[in-house]
Amino acid sequence: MKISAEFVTSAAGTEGFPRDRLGEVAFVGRSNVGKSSLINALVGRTLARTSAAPGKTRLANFYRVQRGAAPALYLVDLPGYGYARGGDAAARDFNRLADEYFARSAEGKAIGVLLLVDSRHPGLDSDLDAWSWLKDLGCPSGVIGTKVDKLTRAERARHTRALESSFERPVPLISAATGEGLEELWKLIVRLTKPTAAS
Ligand SMILES: Nc1nc2c(ncn2[C@@H]2O[C@H](COP(=O)(O)OP(=O)(O)O)[C@@H](O)[C@H]2O)c(=O)[nH]1
Ligand SMILES: [Mg+2]
Repeated sequence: MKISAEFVTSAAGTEGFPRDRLGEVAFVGRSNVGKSSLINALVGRTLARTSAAPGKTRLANFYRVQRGAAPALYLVDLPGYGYARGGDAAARDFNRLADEYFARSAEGKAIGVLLLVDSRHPGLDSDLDAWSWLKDLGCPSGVIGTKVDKLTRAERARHTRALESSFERPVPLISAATGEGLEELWKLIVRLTKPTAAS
């Protein structure tokens, strides 16, 4: 399927967010969980900067993507939330940016959110905290497990059960490295940006 994708802007807060009416899907997760790699894998080229060292970006990066005949949308790479949502300066920056970002949802902007969790580490407190915060936002939302290529067959089954019981919904496992699960993920992304999508 033909995909066009381009980097549009980096924003530190309200003044910097794009002002058009495109739907958006925000990628949320701990530093290093694989947000930027996943955006690159979804669009089939290197747009987002990835890093083995966690925690570099404090900006929201907007990528405009159009796939096949579907409407254009933004994939938004939010900063990693580190190991706690609250406390140090990086966490405060994240909280402010996230609050300003998601405030647009209450103002009628179609924003879906994908929580990325490392499929090797189901049920981390910081991920569960993030999930309860995201659910309260009321945006259409989904949870996915990253880096499934690193799991054994036995771990896949066991970690899937653990993730689904923690997050109380299906948690598809994906890999930016092998492409596993990306076709399904595109379907989820399209659902999350439909104005009437159920969360
Ligand atoms: N094996 C494997 N490594 C991955 C995958 N996705 C990301 N990584 C690695 O994990 C590290 C962090 O990835 P990055 O996308 O920068 O994470 P971000 O901080 O959440 O944006 C990098 O070293 C990536 O190469 C994956 O699906 N499989
Ligand atoms: Mg990143």
